[in-house]
Amino acid sequence: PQSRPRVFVTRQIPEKGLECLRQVAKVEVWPGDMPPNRDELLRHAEGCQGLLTLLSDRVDGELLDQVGPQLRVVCNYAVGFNNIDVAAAQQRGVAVGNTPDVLTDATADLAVTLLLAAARRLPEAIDQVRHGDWKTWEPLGLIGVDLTGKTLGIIGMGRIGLAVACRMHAGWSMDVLYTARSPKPEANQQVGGRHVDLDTLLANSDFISVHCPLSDETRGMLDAPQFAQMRSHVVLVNTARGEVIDQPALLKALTEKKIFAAGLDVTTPEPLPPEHPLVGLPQCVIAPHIGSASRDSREQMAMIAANNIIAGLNGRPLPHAVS
Ligand code: 8YV
Repeated sequence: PQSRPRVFVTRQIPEKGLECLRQVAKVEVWPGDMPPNRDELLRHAEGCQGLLTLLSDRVDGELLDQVGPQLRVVCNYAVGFNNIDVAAAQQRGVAVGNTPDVLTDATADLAVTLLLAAARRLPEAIDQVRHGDWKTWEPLGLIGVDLTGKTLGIIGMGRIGLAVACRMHAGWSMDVLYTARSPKPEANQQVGGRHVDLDTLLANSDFISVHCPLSDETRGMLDAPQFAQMRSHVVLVNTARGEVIDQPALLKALTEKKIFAAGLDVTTPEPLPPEHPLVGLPQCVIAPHIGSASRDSREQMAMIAANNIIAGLNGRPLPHAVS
């Protein structure tokens, strides 16, 4: 009988996905709490037919060559795939998949959570209670910004951007401006969203939420000149990729009170060291990249990844191939 194909999974993922993979393949899961380093990744991936990766695993020509010509499919356990050189994979006949849709709601929920927490200064408020600094009811203490009827700017009106816009439009009657490569009729239909250029969005938004993929085009897209255009009460949220924002420029904008607050689920680098100046800023709420960290999302991501890998091993088109 034909031997089973080998699949290397670079981190423990929900068991359901692994069980599904084990039906058809010999599955090796990286056992460490920390991701494999480059050498470990190269060594363990060698000879496998399927590779299930995370964002922290760089999949490039060197890795693909080292793994070998028997490799059929790589699937990222994420919707984003900026860690994968898709062209290099395609040149070698390797299919590339991702896990979209099932994390849209969870990530949009987190973006809203960060927006609200930053707008209402929740981390500072919690710190006060924890540290015994809640002395009295303060008429002028911990004043945040209002949300209802304000303008939300969505940078990158894809699935997650639209889910955030829907939440803020339905719950807080926000007007929606957005950037995207082309106008999105569904954004206009569902939230009355207006497609504008970045400068118009920056100058007219009270809240700005980043949802574009990381690419050469979007890297450092929000830098000092862009912060200079923002309103001083702006709350900026990023659940996309840290590198879309020039972090020193963000730090300066926050420190000099050019903007009101920021809520970040993604940073440069990740993890962000605790001594990084952004971590100490009360008006900056930082989460450790947990956008998709809900039970259903993570389980469904595992199932989609497993089904992608199985399709790839069988030479079938992936149900969720990257576009
Ligand atoms: C992932 C993400 O969970 O999907 C993405 O693009 O950023 C997160 O949902 C994380 O990147 C783990 O790979």
